[in-house]
Amino acid sequence: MIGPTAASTLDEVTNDPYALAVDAAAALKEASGVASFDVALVLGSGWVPAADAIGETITEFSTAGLPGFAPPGVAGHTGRVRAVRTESGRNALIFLGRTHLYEGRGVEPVVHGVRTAIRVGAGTIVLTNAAGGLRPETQRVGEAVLISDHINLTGASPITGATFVDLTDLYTSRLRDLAREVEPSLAEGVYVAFRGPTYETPAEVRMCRALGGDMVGMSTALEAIAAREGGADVLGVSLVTNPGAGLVGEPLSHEEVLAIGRATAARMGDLLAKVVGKL
Ligand code: 8IG
Repeated sequence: MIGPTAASTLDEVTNDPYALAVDAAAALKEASGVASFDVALVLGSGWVPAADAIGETITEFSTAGLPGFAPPGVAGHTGRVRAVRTESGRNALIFLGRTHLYEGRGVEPVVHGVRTAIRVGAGTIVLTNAAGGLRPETQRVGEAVLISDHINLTGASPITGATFVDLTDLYTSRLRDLAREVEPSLAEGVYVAFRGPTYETPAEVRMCRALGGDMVGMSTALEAIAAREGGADVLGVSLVTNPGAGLVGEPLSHEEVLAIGRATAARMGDLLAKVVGKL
């Protein structure tokens, strides 16, 4: 039987899904010595080597000591967070890795970084990922593509209850325009999000192409939704590291993804630094 104490604890949790982010935000301010951030970046697979270009490190530490953060579960995702001062004088919070839905810890840990970032002041969230390319006719491996929209096939949402959040301009068009001012050659595409951890079957890849998808991956969509729910603007960028399964060539390995990240780090770091400089 659930007693009155247990029930009231459960009520507290379900009534305020952000309580943990408020706690984490307080701990993060304390640990970083930075009272407020302007922007947060989530660096996905292949993007971590780009971090150094974004600005001068103020502090870097493990998220393990912060309330609500899951330990890292994937190579290339460090479980560390860095407070940075950019050349343009902005305070940037950089997550050097993320939690994925396929790790099986549920949706909350997936969006906890974004919710925490918003509660330390970040009004802009930059979400990066490595992704499969669904348009090998026009996409090159190692190319960055701006996310214009997504199709969420994870079957999950970070929002519970009758909160009908509008996602019309989820990946803020103003931020995409700004990214193209920095790098006019950037293409845009629709990101299809799966739960993973398998890559798609060739039939699923054909389905994604038929649905209007341009990239496919296992992250970003839920974080973008949580960011928008929290009132932040979102910029999403995919690093295309492989053609989707069955389109051409061989199946990919995670090690290759990380290698492509290392090979493109200077270019991607330069892109992120310039975009953040224009915010
Ligand atoms: I890197 O082809 C990377 N991540 N779902 N499919 C999915 N995720 C990916 C892929 C891919 N490549």
